Amino acid sequence: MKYLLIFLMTFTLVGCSGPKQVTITIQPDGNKMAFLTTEFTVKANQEVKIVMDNTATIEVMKHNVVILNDESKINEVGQQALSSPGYLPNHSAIIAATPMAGAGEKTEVTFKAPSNPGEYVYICTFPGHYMMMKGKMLVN
Ligand SMILES: [Cu+2]
Repeated sequence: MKYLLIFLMTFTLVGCSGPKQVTITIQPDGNKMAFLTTEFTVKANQEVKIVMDNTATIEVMKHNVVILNDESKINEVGQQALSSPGYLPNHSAIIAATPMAGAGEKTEVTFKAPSNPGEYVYICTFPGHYMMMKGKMLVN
């Protein structure tokens, strides 16, 4: 009976606090136009901090992480980025985005993961990068 009570109390506490915040650090693959981390998993509604840790050493290799709720909008977002401030368009498909990080810089964004489980694509919107720099956020 005592154990059951402890179990129930623990269960209640976990239930109330919800999923803890998680930090995902994403680096580019050296000086290549590619993400080193191409997949990560979070829980639905979880608070997520994404850090773009741009380890590149070439000045032109600027990167960000832009998460979309619609994979079919990659080209649209990538094209609009060309003429947007900070190369980040104001597009309804964007769930979250880090600011652009120059070589050797770190930028971050904190957001709430979608409540709908599934696969969400992320890209880098620096001009010319979105076709190569892609990854998947899995929400479960
Ligand atoms: Cu990039």
